[in-house]
Amino acid sequence: MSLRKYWSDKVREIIKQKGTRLVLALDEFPFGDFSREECAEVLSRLVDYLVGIKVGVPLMIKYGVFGVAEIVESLKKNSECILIYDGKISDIYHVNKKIANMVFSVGFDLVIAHGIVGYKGGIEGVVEVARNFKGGVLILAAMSHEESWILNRNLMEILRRYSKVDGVVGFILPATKPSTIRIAREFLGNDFLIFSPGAGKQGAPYGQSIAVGADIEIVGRGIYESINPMESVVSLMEVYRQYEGK
Ligand code: BMP
Repeated sequence: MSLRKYWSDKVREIIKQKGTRLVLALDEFPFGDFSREECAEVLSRLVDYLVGIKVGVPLMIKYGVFGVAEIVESLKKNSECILIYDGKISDIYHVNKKIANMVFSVGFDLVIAHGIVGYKGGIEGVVEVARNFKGGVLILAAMSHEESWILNRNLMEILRRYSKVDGVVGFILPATKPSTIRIAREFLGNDFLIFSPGAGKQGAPYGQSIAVGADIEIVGRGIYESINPMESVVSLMEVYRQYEGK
């Protein structure tokens, strides 16, 4: 079975089982007014309502790769949950290999790499390591912020190039620019995963990315800055319920 099929089946199975489309972007820990212990406890309850957790550079700088692994690995014990490292990996081949080796070896399932860097001599390093670990690579193909057109005008080229690579299991596309998701889904068909950040604090309505073809919505501040993260996560399930079976 290809890695693409393995990971898309797995993610879609968790979506079905848990009835949600949510990946938490954990860019802050501890968060809100909670202590570290309280946060860990909140997360251990939230995880039943999440498809996965995405951890990026802010936490890696704060805790290092082993510290982060400890925080997220303990969550996997409670509930099946995809762990994503969002380093937006974007270096040359041999450096990318080192980064990917470190994060896959502490238990991450998927890693995010910057599509604009190019495959040969660049992201190839991430993909080779992913294949060794039976992990997957998500390619950042367009971004959500104001001046992202500098990257986003390369969308088709990025989709064309990386959709031919085994080990690439999906793409990151912005909820704030839903046309990029529509275009990508039409081009890619159903075999690839689409993860979409930008709902909530960045202005896109919750659920919109799913309506236009994404599998997963990535939400950070809308959850971890909320007074009651559990309530926020449960209320988002209501939003996603209307897309069941889609
Ligand atoms: P928030 O919901 O707090 O806006 O967080 C969005 C998350 O998605 C952040 O972790 C950010 O790094 C990520 N993200 C994004 O916002 N836009 C992109 O184009 C790509 C991202 O990975």
